[in-house]
Amino acid sequence: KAPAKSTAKKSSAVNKVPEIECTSKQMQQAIVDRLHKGLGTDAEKANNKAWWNATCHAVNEVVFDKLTQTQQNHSGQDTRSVNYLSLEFLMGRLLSNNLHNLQLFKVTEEALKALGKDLYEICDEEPDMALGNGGLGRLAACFIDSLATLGYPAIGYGIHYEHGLFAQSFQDGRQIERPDTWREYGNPWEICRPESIQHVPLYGYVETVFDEDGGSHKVWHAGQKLKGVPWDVPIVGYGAKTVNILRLWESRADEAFDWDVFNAGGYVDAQAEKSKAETVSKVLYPNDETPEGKELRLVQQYFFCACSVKDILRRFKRHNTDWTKLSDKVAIQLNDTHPTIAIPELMRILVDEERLDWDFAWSICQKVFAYTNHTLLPEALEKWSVALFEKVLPRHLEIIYEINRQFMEVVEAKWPGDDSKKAKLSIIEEGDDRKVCMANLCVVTAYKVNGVAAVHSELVKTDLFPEYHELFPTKLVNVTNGVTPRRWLKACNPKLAALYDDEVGADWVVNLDKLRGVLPKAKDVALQKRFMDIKKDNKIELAKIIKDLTGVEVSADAIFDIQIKRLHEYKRQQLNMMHILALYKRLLDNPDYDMVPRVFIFGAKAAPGYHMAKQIIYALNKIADKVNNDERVKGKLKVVFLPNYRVSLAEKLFPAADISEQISTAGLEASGTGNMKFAINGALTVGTMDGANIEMAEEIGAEHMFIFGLSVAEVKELKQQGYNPFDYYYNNPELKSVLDWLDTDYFTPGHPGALSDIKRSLLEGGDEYLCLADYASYSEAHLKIDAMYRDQAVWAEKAILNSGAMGKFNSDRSIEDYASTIWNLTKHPIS
Ligand code: 73E
Repeated sequence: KAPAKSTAKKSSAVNKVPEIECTSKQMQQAIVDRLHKGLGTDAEKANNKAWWNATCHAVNEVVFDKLTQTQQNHSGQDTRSVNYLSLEFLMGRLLSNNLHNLQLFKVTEEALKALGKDLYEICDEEPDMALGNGGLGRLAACFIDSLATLGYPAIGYGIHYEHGLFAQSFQDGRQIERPDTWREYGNPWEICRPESIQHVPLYGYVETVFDEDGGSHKVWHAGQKLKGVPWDVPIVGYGAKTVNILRLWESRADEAFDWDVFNAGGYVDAQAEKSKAETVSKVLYPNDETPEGKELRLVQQYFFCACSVKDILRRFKRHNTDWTKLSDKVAIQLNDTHPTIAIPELMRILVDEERLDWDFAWSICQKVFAYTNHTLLPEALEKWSVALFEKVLPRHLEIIYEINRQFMEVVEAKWPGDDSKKAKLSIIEEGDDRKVCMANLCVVTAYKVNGVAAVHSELVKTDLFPEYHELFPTKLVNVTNGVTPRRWLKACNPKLAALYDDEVGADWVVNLDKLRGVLPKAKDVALQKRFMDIKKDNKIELAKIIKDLTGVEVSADAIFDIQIKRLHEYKRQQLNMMHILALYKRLLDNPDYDMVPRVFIFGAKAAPGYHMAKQIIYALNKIADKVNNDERVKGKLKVVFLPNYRVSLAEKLFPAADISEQISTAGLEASGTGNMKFAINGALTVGTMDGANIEMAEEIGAEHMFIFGLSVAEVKELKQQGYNPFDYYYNNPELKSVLDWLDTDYFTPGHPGALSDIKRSLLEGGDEYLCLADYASYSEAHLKIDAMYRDQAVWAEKAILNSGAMGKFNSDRSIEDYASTIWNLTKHPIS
């Protein structure tokens, strides 16, 4: 049943939202008009891509109007705003979401139907805007949705990558990367703003200029200049009371630069210089949690921070001349350490260009910046070589040295004579190759530092930054992640959304706690039936997609057991793999082995240079080949690895999952957000006590999840005692036989040993992520899953209890937490 307008009207929250007046006829007219006047085609000739384009442009007529109203409102009132700086915004597709947020989805669906078109098919034409790697980038996308929905003045700043995250395909089971081409034929959602271009210096040297009054100041003579061209993507809040912007910077060569002097070589060399400038925003670095210390990456970071800081100051100066007011008007949130260079950049502008006194400038910076930490993995903490810094950003290095010098005095005052404390806390890491530690610079400067789930934020205090915590006892805080229910329930699972409209009222969309209304009814047979029928429908849809993408036939009666996330050893796809091999072995050893048919589904990209991650993909593909073509398993076991996992594919997977795999080594997944999307859509979690799984267990009740494995404390203890994976290998015959299987050529005929390095890393390699230690407990959890699924009433009850308890994990709640504890922001929706 479609969400009836009358239901929506019942709720006060939705009631306040003025509905945009638009009939199906008007929408038809607008779309056909765009086909004619915008694209020079007509309804007969147009292909689906053209229909998509025309529909987007028709929607933009409403969006741009609301955008102007919002900008005038914010600018007119000179509101305090948050500036969310992120190297990644994993937006996915925008049409379906914009339509839902404008409450024009139904009308557009009808309009297109009258024109002989299916809106869902049209939405599928849109290329994903994949300007991010994974959770961190998708979080930024959910956050800007929530900021707009809640009516907060906010702007997202990022890079307008020409190529987002690579497209993945498989060749003989191995990952192949191809460039992503999301903008090949233009992007209807973005507006170029040449009037707001910025100029960015790089390289060169620093001169000390002596002033007449006896003082001095620094002048940075750049060796190169880039031009930053802003592209604005409107971000429509639910109900369209606010349309904020995401401003993405594209790099170009700067004509203002003195090309005659710089390029004595002439026209051709000048063109080559131009291409060099344009490489800066060419491509997203594909490394999740493993930053690469490449010069181009540092240039990217500085380029977008410099453009953004200048843009922020330009807006500030429109209404203000008093620098003490900057921290009243501006909060800058650093999404991980990637935009840290914004800190010395703001210092540089205030001290060198605005000629403010150092202490005054520093006091401003300390009130403007806040920093979010997303990971404890040591390899993910960014450190830049001092030599590289000196070459690319000589003035910034000087500024960092001065910040550090003054900070070392603070450390000396707290711990007199303690050089080890100084070494630990210094922004500069000493050694043969001296490094700038970006996280330290962030913690020293920021007025708040937050982790992304309760357990993670505690570990930030106790393990990552204990001395900083002692020094600044109120600085480190927690804001648990969340996901937007607009995309991750309303748009991606329309049937379950309609059920919730009926059961709890349509305003769950802006108040996810309302889902609790179904908890008392979890045993209700009629509700269970409707819930499970929807799940079945979604599984049938997914089965078609699986067939399309891989050729593998799967039954919607099987348990759909899904692990989708970046491929990383700490996320332990290899543990899932070991258990699949064990099931396969049980089925081969005993053809009557009694198990509920199970489909294991994977989606994951590996960083192109991450060998072990690529090996795990290869192994899973090879295992899938064998298992899926082995008649002896009688269809009880299937394995599929879907190629090119991305946001738009995720939207088809979460609604169809029975089991959500959240199996990281405890203490290593800072939060996770896929865990939340699965549970909202009624999947049961098999997971460790890690990241946000812990808070999910608090909300849902651990007894309604399949919790297994070592806790954070137990992991620490085992590592302290000295962990030996061979103890587990020799004591568990099934585990041993599974690992030994990898040494044969069973899965890679003619190539024995092709999978041996996975086994090696789990044994001789020391099994850093404790897969063997957690294996038995994981395998047991899966037996419980099998047993429970046989009782569909119990399963349905649990699924409802999971979904209904997910109110907390809504990104609106995260944003309200940021707004009150960190940003001190006030709402300014269009009245
Ligand atoms: O646990 C996730 C978390 O849910 C964490 O691994 C991820 O951020 C998510 C959102 O908070 C994350 N990504 C990165 N670090 N943590 C990262 C690091 C370097 C480059 C790209 C991404």
